[in-house]
Amino acid sequence: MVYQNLILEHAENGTVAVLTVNRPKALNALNAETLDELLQALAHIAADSALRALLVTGAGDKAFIAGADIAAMQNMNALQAQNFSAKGQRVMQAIEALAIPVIALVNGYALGGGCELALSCDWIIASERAVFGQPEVNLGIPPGFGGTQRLARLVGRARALELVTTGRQVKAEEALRIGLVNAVVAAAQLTENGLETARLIAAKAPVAVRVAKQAVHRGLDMDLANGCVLETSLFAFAFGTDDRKEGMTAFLAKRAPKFEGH
Ligand code: DAK
Repeated sequence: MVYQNLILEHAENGTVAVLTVNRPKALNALNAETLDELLQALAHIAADSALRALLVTGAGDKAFIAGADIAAMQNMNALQAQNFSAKGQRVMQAIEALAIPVIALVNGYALGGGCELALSCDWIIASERAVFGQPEVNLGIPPGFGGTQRLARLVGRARALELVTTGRQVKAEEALRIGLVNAVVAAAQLTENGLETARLIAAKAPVAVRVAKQAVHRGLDMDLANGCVLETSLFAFAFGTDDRKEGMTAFLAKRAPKFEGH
């Protein structure tokens, strides 16, 4: 598949995909074509049973994604705006719905829709040059790709409210302090750090990884008691896999496990 605005590569013997938004001249801003391509690429990724982790990043050394494409939005009529919004929401949901862990590697500006896309990933690793923000209020709109919801769930109500009402930019160190990102690394180390994390995940039992992700995501929408019931069922499901037997047998035999994904 050839994309105009994306690069989809595979690493680690096809177990890790690296999806790069590639419009560096517009700081990787999301126009309708890029959103369409993201939907296609994400469908392709979802159907690839060999994949164990996805890394999402932006091309160039300046931006992850500087937001929705303001030039493209400027002259949209209401119907086009609605289509654009629906596409953007579908992209964020498609990322969140992937069974495998998804890590955003934020290498520069992650603003507006770019910050929202990073928030749809399971966690974020930032380079020391990363800058986050929801500056939509400067343009006369609130965040529209789930930013008010996912940011508040990640950093808490008061911090999210401050950021979405002031449009203030947050640099990497502050992002780490408020829990917006899991780690900050040197810019030159970002890809390798992401790949190293993906390698760690790819070496684990695939079904256990998938159900652990599902339990965290679904459980956060439930009260604790129901979340624990869900965890029990997913635990039982994973307990029935050959990989569970292999993991425990390998531990007792003092050798490395060889997981097959079933
Ligand atoms: N869209 C289009 N082009 C952009 C862009 C963007 N978001 N951000 C940057 N660019 C373009 C610039 O226009 C410039 O193009 P040329 O002039 O070279 O042709 C090029 O990228 C380089 O940018 P700058 O020259 O501005 O670079 P600087 O280093 O001076 O500044 C910056 C970098 C990131 C601080 C600045 O570019 C900036 O403030 N960019 C805008 C950031 C922003 O406001 N992002 C939020 C966009 S609004 C919706 C749902 C969701 C959304 C919309 C609707 N519905 C529910 C309907 C989402 C909205 C957003 O994300």
